Amino acid sequence: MLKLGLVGCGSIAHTHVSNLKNVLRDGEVTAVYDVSTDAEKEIIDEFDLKATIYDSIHELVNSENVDAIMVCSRNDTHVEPVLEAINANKPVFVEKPLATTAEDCKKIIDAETKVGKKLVQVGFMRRFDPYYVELKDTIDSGEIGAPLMGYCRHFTCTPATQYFETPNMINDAFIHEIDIIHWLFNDQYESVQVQYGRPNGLNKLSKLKDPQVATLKLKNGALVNTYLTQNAEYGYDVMCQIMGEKGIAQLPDMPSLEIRKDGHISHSIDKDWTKRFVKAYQIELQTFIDEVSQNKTLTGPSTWDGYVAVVTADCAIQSQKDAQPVKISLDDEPDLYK
Ligand code: ISE
Repeated sequence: MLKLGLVGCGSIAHTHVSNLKNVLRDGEVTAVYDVSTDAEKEIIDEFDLKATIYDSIHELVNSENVDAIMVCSRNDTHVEPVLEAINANKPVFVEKPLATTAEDCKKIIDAETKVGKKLVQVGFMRRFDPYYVELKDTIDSGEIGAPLMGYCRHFTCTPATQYFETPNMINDAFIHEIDIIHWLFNDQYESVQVQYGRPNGLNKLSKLKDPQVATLKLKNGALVNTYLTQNAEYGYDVMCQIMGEKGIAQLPDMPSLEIRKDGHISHSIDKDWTKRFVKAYQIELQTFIDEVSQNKTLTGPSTWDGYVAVVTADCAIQSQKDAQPVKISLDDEPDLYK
């Protein structure tokens, strides 16, 4: 049984711990840390965890009671526990984003390359979603020919928080497409551009410009547009369509019962974003647990992928200011991640 130390006991931690308790095998939470004592107690009580509460991240990470770390704390607090884990030579699963600045990502790259072993998996769970995996396998098999263009939709009905502002459309939502598109296209980004559609009169958030269109250009010339809104009244809607030289491959609509009534054929669509990727969350954590337990090299999204996402998101946020394309420059990729 892999002993997991949990840093951060908020809502995404509840999702992961519920999976650990009810669905996954070979992993259990034995240690918790949160800045709020109430949050620590709440998660222990809710899931009846046999876990010790630690007073600091350092103590939790270095405890003999902990084999690997899960970081589910606020986005801007990831870097400390991830660096602590690397320094202790312990594997760490960290929720997305890896960090909030490129500088912090580079600190993590430096620490990990010094150890010379991949110790970090970033929580870009879409890479484990069975439909995205099928899309990737289809593109890689050559069935639709070389991928040329793409169209994605990332629509939510309610923003993650009431404080959602224009840049959050990128660093909270679009960051998933940033991660998934270079993975699907097997290429690197050249530039990113963000433009706005006609403002939605029903948008209640004064600091959010909505809707937005983000265009990713890859080095080989491929172009991918993503339509983004936090005001999709009708439901949570994630779509990805790739056009290749020979055909199109796209994610299916999520299955739901067909109703025929009053002259209509209809299917329902979930409004809650936490439901669409349930399987993906489970598979990503099970993969981490299995690879760590069996002493295998981690294969999930790496520190490098986390860095690419943060740099690209920063460039997209820069483009939000004047709607011009922004060129994306990355450091050289260390051999560890190739
Ligand atoms: C949320 O934080 C997520 O990670 C979801 O996957 C995403 O679809 C949603 O837009 C974000 O707010």
